[in-house]
Formats: sequence, C-alpha cells, structure tokens
Amino acid sequence: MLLYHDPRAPNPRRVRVFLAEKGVPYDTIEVLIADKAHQTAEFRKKNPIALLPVLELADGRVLRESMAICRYLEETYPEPNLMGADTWERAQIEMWNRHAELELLYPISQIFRNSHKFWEGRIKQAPEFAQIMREHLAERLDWLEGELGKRPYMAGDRFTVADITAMCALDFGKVSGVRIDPETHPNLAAWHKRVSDRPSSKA
Ligand SMILES: N[C@@H](CCC(=O)N[C@@H](CS)C(=O)NCC(=O)O)C(=O)O
Repeated sequence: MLLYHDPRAPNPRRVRVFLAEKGVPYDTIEVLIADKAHQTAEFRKKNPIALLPVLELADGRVLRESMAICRYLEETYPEPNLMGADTWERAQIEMWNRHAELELLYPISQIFRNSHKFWEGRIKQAPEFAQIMREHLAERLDWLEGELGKRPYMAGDRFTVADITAMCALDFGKVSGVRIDPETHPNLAAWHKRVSDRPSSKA
C-alpha cells in the first residue's frame, strides 16, 4: 500500500494515525502542498480534485477521502477495532466522527484557509469568514468540554477514529492560533493528553 500525503496536513495525518493504530506497514510518497505538488497533472491522475490523502493499493486501485480509506482499512485489518463492534457502537462512533469533522476540522480548516498567510496569493481569502469560524469553534469547544467530562474518549470508553479526527483537527489548529486552554477547558486538555500520549499520535 502506498499513501500519498503531506506530513503537515491534517487529513493525511488522520490516515497515518489510523494505520499506526492498526500496525499495518505501508509506503509513502510526499506530495507537498506548499510546492503545489498536489496540483500537477501527474497527481491529478490519482485525485482529479487535487486533495490529499490518496491510498493506492498494490494492484493499482486508488482510494480518496480519509474516511473511505479508513473504512477500507478497518474491514481489511479488523483489529484493533476503531470504527465500532456492533450496530449501536458503529453509529455512535460515526456520529462523533462526523461531529469532529464538521464542528472541529471544518472550522479549523476554514480559519487556516481564510486567514493564514500560507494561502495568500494561492486562493481567495475571506478573513471575516475566518472570524465567524473562530467564534463558531469557540462555542463548539465549550460544548466538547462538557461532553468530555462524561467519558474519557469522544465516542465512549475507548479510543476510536473519532478521537483521531478530533486530535488531528485540534493539533492543526495551532498554526492558526487555536489552543486548548487547560484553565478553562480541563476535560478537553486531559482528553488531548490521553490521545497524544499514544505512540500513534507521532505518525
Ligand atoms: N474530505 C477530504 C479532505 C481532503 C483535504 O482537504 N485535504 C487537504 C489537506 S488536509 C488538501 O489536500 N488541501 C490542498 C488544497 O486545498 O489545495 C478527506 O477527508 O480526504
């Protein structure tokens, strides 16, 4: 298996952490967004919309979209289970993973895209939208602070793909000044330490 990724980008990291948890060996090709390597004609053969990550199987088949890749990996390498063992748990984990994608990763990505100098001259930026996303994110962090007071991990008593998405989102927020304040958000900070202490977080 071959993973096309950028070591700094949050979506490829979700797949790398997932693979590290599974203990599955794989090769990588770096496609650096800073160098516009994802926009070349060659890479567009793998992903016509020029986004990372992409997983290429040994037989040449290609998968895009982090969660589609994780679903494929979960069914190919079932242990350790990261996406749910029964109907209810699978639904819970999907619900929390969607929350992590839509309430954390989406606003954090939009803050980055619309206010960071990395994107200046590369895309049209709307700083006001970045500010709206910052305020939206602050509300969601307050909500998650309460949720993580009820259980140790996003979706329940154990580490799952929902924790991977939330961790990768929040870590990526740092480049845009998004921080977990342990004074105001102790449950979130404790959860973040719990997931960051896992060896897979270094992937
Ligand atoms: N929903 C996609 C999102 C992919 C995505 O937005 N990837 C970012 C890196 S984290 C990217 O390739 N950005 C390049 C660009 O926007 O030009 C997934 O989960 O794979």
